Amino acid sequence: MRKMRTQSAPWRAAAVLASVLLVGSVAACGNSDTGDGGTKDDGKITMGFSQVGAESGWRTANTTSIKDAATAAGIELKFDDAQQKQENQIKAIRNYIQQKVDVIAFSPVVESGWDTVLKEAKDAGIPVILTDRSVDSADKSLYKTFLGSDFVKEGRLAGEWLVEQKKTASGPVNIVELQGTTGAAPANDRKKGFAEAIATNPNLKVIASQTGDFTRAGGKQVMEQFLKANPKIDVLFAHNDDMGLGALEAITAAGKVPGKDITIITVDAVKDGMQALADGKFNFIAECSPLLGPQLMDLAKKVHAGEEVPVRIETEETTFTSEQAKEALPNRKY
Ligand code: GYE
Repeated sequence: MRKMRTQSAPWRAAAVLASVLLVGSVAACGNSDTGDGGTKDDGKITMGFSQVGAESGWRTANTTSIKDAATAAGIELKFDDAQQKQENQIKAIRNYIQQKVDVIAFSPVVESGWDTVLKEAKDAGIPVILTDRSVDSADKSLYKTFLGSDFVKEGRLAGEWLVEQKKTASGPVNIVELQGTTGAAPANDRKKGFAEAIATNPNLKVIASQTGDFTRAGGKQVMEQFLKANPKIDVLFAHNDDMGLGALEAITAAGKVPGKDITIITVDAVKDGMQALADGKFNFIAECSPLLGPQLMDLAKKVHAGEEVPVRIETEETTFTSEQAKEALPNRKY
């Protein structure tokens, strides 16, 4: 697993404050033998986990990490794949509440619309851990902690690299953007970070931006439309590797050379993306680590024991150029 770090002082202060405020609800999280199908208090922690779906290589690696880590930690995992639908996630969370699991963890497909179901979990005394993606709930007491990446930073790193590459460009640089799932935190935040970074050079312009739903098929289809509608595309920024990989097919079919005629920047750094980068088809990747399982299980144990946890735990990440991808590929686990 990659090294993780906890957040800086303000986060820790917030964590302390939150834990003081929440001490009552943490104490209520242990289960007893309910006699109605609920979990027995046999010392074993049961976690209900609602996963976004299976839309990308990142997601597959994330699911494997969570399942493996649960087994290693001796945590009983109830797992549900929501197929990228919020309604399925809400249903799964309600099921977990009914089953009286010890901890609920989930990766919210979109940011908004979670207050009601999170309140239901809180009222049932079941602690919730957000992993990978966050929610926009104003009431931070609805969940214990959020473990995941800084998506704004990933977008910014992608944008800053491009600014550096194009600093001598004398004319307009036309950028197209493949966004992740509409309303998802990584789509909103990567777009924001990238836009902020490229704003420093007025030559850099996003001429088209649409969702490809984080999938290869979506990336291919939307890139085809971009290519038809825009005779001059200099750069593609895809919010994940999979959409970038789908776009490669569209670019090649249009008679252009990916990585040369069109500079391609993506996020994630899964194996297939890193291979494309090493092959010179992609030009730059901002890493997003999916290996959240071990730390999630650790947090579940702590939260279940009523221990204090930081309200935000950020994943540590890096970036890759083609040369760096060549070096890193042989040891890449996912
Ligand atoms: O970048 C993408 C996946 O939420 C960070 O979801 C995750 C994103 C990841 O589908 O590939």
